Amino acid sequence: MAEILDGKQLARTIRTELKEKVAELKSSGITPGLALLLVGDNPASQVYVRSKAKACAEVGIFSIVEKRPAETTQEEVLELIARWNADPRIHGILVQLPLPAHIDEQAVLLAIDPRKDVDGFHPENMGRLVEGLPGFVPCTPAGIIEILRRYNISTVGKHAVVLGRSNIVGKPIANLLYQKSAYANATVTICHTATQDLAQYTRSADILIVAAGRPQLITGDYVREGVVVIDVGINRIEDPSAPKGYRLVGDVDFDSVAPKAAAITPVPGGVGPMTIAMLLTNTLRAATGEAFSVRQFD
Ligand code: L34
Repeated sequence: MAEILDGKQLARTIRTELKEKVAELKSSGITPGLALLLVGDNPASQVYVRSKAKACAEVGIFSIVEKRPAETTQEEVLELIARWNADPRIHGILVQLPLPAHIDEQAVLLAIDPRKDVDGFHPENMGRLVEGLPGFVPCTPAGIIEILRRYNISTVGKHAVVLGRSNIVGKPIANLLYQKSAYANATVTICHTATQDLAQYTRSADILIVAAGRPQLITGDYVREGVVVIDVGINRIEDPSAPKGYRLVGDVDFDSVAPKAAAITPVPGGVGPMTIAMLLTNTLRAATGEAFSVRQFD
């Protein structure tokens, strides 16, 4: 049976470490500040933004949460961002995605000052990541690298297969994994919805990163013995017997994959909590100014 990669516990450890570093920075006169914007009433987004603000409070990061109705105009969103870009108390800016359909997501992300872009979604930070320059690494991919690093799972020379090509997970994790660094240096294959014979690729993976957004897509048949599986999927499945009326499942069918895997992240309690821990890490990096001078994984 696989080793469980406990993201919830690891995130707790990271918050404890951050608490000390934040206190140190505060004693030098800088309080890290994060501004969060939530537009609309997506129930999952509400949960995530609440968790992010709570995590900030726990480690001593100052945070502002602005909630706006779904009808908010793009102009209003851009005005808020412009205000935060100019506010010296705010080191990090996060616009929770998805945005309502009438708002141009790319225009919003482009408006965020790259030096405050703790999500790492601005093209400048994406470009820095691809070129191997210091910058902000998106939180979910950073959380995945941190899990592998802290569990001493080397990716050097291994075959990493990434399922999914989104801007927030697939593209950045694939680009991190091939970088020449002790915490990457893998051979990377990216699979997506047009991939033919998906199982041929997933079965040759040493490390399998699944960010497909399809509940329980990957079953035991898709993997080989000894694979390390990172399940990025968070899907709400209706379940009348569950207290909230739904339960969370990943993109991986845990019950059939875990017996074959060497290690696997659970859902919940895997990548999700690490995403938030890395947001805190990025906010601290923004406040110290090291984000653009020190590479995150070296
Ligand atoms: N701008 N938008 C922006 N930045 C992000 O980094 C995100 N993401 C994704 C959605 N939109 C975003 C998140 O924050 C996904 N995501 C996220 C954050 C936290 C958790 C899951 C996804 C999380 O805490 N998951 C818990 C379960 C939470 C629950 O009960 O629903 C877990 O244990 O997996």
